[in-house]
Amino acid sequence: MPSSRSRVVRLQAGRRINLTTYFDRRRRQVDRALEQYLAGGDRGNDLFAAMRYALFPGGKRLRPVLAVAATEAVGGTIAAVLPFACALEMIHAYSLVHDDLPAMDDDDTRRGRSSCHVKFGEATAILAGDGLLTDAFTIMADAAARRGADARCAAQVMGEIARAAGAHGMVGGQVADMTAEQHAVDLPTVELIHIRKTGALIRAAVRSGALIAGAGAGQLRRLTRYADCIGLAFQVADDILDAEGSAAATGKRVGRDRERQKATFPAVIGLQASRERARELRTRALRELRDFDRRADALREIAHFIVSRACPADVGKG
Ligand code: GRG
Repeated sequence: MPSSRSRVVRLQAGRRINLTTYFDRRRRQVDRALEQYLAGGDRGNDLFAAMRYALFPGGKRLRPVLAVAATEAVGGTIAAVLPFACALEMIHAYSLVHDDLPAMDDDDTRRGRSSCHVKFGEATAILAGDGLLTDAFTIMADAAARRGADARCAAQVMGEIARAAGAHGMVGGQVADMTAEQHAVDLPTVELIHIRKTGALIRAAVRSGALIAGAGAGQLRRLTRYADCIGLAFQVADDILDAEGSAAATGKRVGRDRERQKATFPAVIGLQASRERARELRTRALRELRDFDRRADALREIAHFIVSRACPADVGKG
């Protein structure tokens, strides 16, 4: 979660709050909506327990908060974007459950506790991931059906999210990542893997928020470039935290990337150059927001937050 800092986010009503407060409020809104979407599952059934376990108490909720912040940046309402924000988090949660499976990264810890398959068994974890992914699309389709004249925009957003999650996005990136294990890879290859594996869903989150709020073509282009920069910066930061051994920040057993000889930024360009790359990406992300007013402050702060996790000494710079 973002740490308490003096920098402020200006909400639509003009009130100023810091990023931690902003994140907490938006997280609570997302959590309440997720609770509603998951209500009604068979409580006596492990499937729903495993789906809930994957979603609650949850991690940073970065993707849904990004979708909401992008909507706010172009003057949209939170209520309209919430179903899509929740769907993004459910897809993210599914990806983590499947990523932790023995057939993939074989991680027994996630968010500081047992991974879903350790707690519920492999078959239930696989099905819980399937359930989260599929139900995410039910939520978006229902929201689209309720949007009347705006249904076309909702369908476009659903398509964006599907493409970002699928074989041309996150799933394809995961395959490329697994294929690259134990092979020497160059920087463009590492970037390409991460743009798909991690960046695609982050890009979809920002674009979804912007599209639902009716962003103009120029705004959408700038927000897309912002998203691409922070998506890559997020992965660079995650690689640095794993390499440096910050279990508190990642909630996972650290050093796993090195053990598995993963294609990471520190492995290819070293820690110092990775930090420089993260800072440079933050600068580029902030430049893309130049023409936005104070309603884009949350997006600005999220760019700072992502990089400062791995470069704590330069909090507030950039
Ligand atoms: C299994 C289809 C499939 C895809 C998996 C996203 C992914 C692809 C794997 C996750 C592996 C990983 C640890 C990637 C590093 C960056 C990342 C996505 C970290 C986890 O996301 P956070 O930090 O997690 O937003 P929280 O816990 O905060 O929700």
